[in-house]
Amino acid sequence: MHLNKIDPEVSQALNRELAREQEGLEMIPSENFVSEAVLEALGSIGTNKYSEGYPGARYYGGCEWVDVIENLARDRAKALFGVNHANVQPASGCAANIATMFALLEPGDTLMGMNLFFGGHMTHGLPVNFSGRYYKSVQYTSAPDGTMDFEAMLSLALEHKPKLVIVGATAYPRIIDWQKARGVADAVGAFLLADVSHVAGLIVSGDHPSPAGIADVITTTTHKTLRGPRGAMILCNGNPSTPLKKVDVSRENIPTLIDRAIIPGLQGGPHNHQTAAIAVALKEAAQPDFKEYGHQIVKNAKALASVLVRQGFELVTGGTDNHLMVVNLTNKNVSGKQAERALSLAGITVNKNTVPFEPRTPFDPSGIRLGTPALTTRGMHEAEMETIGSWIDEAITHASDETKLASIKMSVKEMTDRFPLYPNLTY
Ligand code: DSN
Repeated sequence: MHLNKIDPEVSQALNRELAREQEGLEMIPSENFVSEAVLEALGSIGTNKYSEGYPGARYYGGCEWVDVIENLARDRAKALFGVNHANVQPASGCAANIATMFALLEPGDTLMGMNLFFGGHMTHGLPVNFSGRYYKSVQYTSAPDGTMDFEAMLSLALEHKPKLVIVGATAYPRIIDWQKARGVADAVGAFLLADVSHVAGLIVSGDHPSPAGIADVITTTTHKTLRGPRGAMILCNGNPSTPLKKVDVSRENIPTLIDRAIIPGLQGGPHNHQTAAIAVALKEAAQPDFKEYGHQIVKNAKALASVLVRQGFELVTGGTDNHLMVVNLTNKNVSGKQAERALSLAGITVNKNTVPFEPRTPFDPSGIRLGTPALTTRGMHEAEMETIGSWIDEAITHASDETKLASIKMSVKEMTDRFPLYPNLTY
């Protein structure tokens, strides 16, 4: 134990964060709890090493062991997702998406993606994001019921002829039909990028269809349903990568184009401690019990959704097929921001979120987004979802009653004590 002696302030903040994670109900659907093995790899001496380049083609000496680590991560990613090339170096999902654009587009080319406020992502062409400033961005929205509207996407694509179509979401509770997405891209000869960051773990468990073999490029973060460290991967098929050579932009050359976009295009030295932790998480995700984990995430989400619907909550699209739900609180006379605060005081962490055709602002929207990946990691099942659903109802109904919220928080702590998290950890 060194940290608390060297830096008691950081140590104390980490211990408080640990207690927050242990004692509360973590329901932000993009968050999860990694295993102690992943934590160990992430906190390893991999952080000490520079290794620009790729295994066998580095710009620095002394890379023999980080080559082993990166090859393990790449091979496990390829096997798990059924592709022949994996780049495991993107520092985050944003970097993975930006690298894909840098690989396939020229500045000023047209791309098409789902508007953030309908459940897409900043890097899918939001005007204030790099993707919307350096490319001509066409943004599609959902249908009035909140579901993906492939016919409208097709019309927009035919009108604007994007070179890249991005399909994937951060706040979409339904299954994505990759064949329909492919149809839209093919109608205009575009590349298709499937951003599966939210559902990657459900793809591994078979609870969401995979875009492998359908999309040209798949990007994913590694820390959401996949339950790895913060990080990302770019997955694709094509000719073996020749990262030291310049190649033409074509489907066959995508592996090389992606590798060259990451380095020398956008990033420097890979985060080898992060790569090691990704390798460990991918090994864990390949175990049979990970399939059970994915199935239970969805069962829990469906159970929670039905409790909320029973209590009069309005769910975008009416329910969920995956790990998350978006709740429109308009009929509850509470804003997303007020609900986020009330739930937080009750020990339940969610995030405020826009709903399709949002009448309010993104800083104080009409909804909240919540999900079950982290609760499922703790071992919770449908019975707990029933109780949690009723606490959510109580907290939102009594959003300004701090005594009531404090009493829910005590019940939350009693529940979380029964599902220990990192029992031996301290900083
Ligand atoms: N921040 C992520 C999420 O919460 O879904 C998206 O980048």
